[in-house]
Amino acid sequence: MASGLAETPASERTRIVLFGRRNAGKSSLLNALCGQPVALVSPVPGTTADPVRKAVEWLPLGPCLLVDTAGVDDDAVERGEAIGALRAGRARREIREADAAVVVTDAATGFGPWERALASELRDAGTAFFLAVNRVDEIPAAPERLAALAAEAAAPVFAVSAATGEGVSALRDALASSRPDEPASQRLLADRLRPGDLVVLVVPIDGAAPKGRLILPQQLALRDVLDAHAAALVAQPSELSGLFAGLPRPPRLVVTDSQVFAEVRALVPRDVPLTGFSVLMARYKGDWNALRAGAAAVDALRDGDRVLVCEGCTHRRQCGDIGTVKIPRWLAEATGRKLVFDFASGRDWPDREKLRGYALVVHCGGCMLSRREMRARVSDCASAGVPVVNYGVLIAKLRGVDLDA
Ligand SMILES: Nc1nc2c(ncn2[C@@H]2O[C@H](COP(=O)(O)OP(=O)(O)OP(=O)(O)O)[C@@H](O)[C@H]2O)c(=O)[nH]1
Ligand code: SF4
Ligand SMILES: [Mg+2]
Repeated sequence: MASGLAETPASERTRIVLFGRRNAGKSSLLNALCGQPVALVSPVPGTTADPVRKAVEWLPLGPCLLVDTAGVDDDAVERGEAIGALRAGRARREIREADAAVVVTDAATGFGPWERALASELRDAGTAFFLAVNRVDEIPAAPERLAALAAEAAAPVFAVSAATGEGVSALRDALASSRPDEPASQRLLADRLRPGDLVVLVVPIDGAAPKGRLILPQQLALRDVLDAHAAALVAQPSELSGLFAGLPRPPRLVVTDSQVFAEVRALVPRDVPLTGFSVLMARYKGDWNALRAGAAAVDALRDGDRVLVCEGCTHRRQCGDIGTVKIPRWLAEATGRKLVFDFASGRDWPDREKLRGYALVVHCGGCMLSRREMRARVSDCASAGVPVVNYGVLIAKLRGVDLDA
């Protein structure tokens, strides 16, 4: 989904994902929930292959992302075909990112083995779900049947018809009033500021900067400064020299692009805390301690060790060549080791078995990833016993800069 300056980015939206067997009516229900024909519907099982996403604003929940997925019971999986495994695997990957879920079934199918497996995966991921018993225009669901299904699923049940719209607004209201388990108190920056504070944001405009706009962590930081009723001064590194002496009061904080940590540290008065956009991002996504601990692993790297450099999106221009060129060069220079680098981007994230082959994972700030996905990635690394660090924390370590998280 494209996210312009006027829209809440997908990574900041509450993600509500529809799961179920093929032909359960997931796509029809997504269309009914958002009142638009967004997803393709057909009587042919397996119509939806890749997840379909639709941004909506539902009050009181706020900005949401509805996600329709492929059927988890892909018959191509049963026939041993790789494409089926891929389709169902993609649907299951959405579980990692779901803040809330709807398991779609009908009164005849009920809460069968596929639905039980989904519910168990959702519970393991800590994701609350609703059971939507669809097709009630065709297959009536008596109150006793619904009560039995609610007990089996241990989840709220809604009888709906995606075809006629019956029960759909009740389901929408329940979803919009739900409070998915999100650390809403965690802010990028606002929780560290008081009204009247001054913050200096250092934003280099170089060849890697996108044309005509700021990148997401910079936009989010500015918005947080405004939310906190503080004031921001935005400058390139070349404008910093002499700037601090002329300020009416010392800034509460300086936030810089990680790539210029060392030169900015030299210009910022020692008693003014300095941090990086990607450090704030790590803290915001709730994995600061793990990422900081991961930086120490750099000292233990040996010749021949494999390092995975991973970017959360494929918008290479946003982070330039930092992951593919600069990080490998800086790591090789700092450690003096002959390291082997692999690269991954977007949703291309290895499973735990593959992760075990790495001595270190270096992840970008993950601004385009949801908090859930970023936390799941850090947790995958912990389960695989692989240290993980992010760009900003790694660069600070390599430059010997003390960070104020
Ligand atoms: N009568 C009736 N038909 C429905 C209802 N919901 C969906 N259908 C029909 O069921 C068929 C499958 O619907 P889809 O929405 O494509 O189902 P899906 O779960 O997305 O299926 P896949 O993408 O193949 O996994 C279509 O022919 C729909 O028109 C409903 O509430 N009532
Ligand atoms: S590569 Fe990472 S930090 Fe850079 S824009 Fe993409 S998600 Fe954000
Ligand atoms: Mg579908």
